[in-house]
Amino acid sequence: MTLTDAQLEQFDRNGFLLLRNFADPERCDTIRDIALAHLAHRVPPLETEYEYVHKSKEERERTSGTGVPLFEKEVTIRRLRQVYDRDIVFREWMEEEEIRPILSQILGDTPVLTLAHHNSIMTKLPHTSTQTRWHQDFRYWHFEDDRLVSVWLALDEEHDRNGVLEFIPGSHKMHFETSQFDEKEYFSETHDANKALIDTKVSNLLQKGDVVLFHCKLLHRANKNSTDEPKISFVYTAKAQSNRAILNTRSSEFREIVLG
Ligand SMILES: O=C(O)CCC(=O)C(=O)O
Repeated sequence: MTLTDAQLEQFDRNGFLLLRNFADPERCDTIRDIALAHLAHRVPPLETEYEYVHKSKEERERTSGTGVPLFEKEVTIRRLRQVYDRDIVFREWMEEEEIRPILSQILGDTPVLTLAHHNSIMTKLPHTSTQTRWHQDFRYWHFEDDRLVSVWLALDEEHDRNGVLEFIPGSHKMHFETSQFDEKEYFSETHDANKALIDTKVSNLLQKGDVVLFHCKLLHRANKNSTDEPKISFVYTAKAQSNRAILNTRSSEFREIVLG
């Protein structure tokens, strides 16, 4: 499967692209079931809500696993990390043949999985998970250039009440001043210059099997989950083969998988 010129142009202009019904519902159910089992048994490596919310920019860049002991029953898990090595079902989704030509088109090169960053099951647990504020993933990553795209798979319905992703179209191409971000590199919602831009945000209701591709510099955020059901999604990132991770940074700490 390949993208049409119109779809490619849409990704280039907006910084994201929605592919409806891309994954089989049965496959989504299998991924979800395994993810729920790993969550129930707290299979490491994990990131907790506490870490997700309280990490400084430096910690986000440098640390890779959970440093918080998971003794307390109430600990809210925010993501299952390093899913590529957790289960063949997860790995097969990340190595899916059908999406490779699409990633090649977007990246203009052979796609390569980077296991350092998005390589996760993202969970939004009812009520206890918080919102995610506006940010660009690239601000926490270290590569020679910005040819990186994330692949988000909805495993169930995603909407504004359970924390569907929201995007600011075109923000991946905009230049921002450092002062427009706070000390944790979140895009400030109180900065005057940001407010009008934030008003242009969009989001799409997602159904099981829908895939959203989004650029590593695209501003995005998500609500907390105000429903009674967990929202579980899969996200991984592919980079252009010629876009190298900067040595001695977290981005170069994990291996890469060429999707030839
Ligand atoms: O699910 C969320 O709250 C946000 C996820 C996100 O920002 C990301 O995957 O980069």
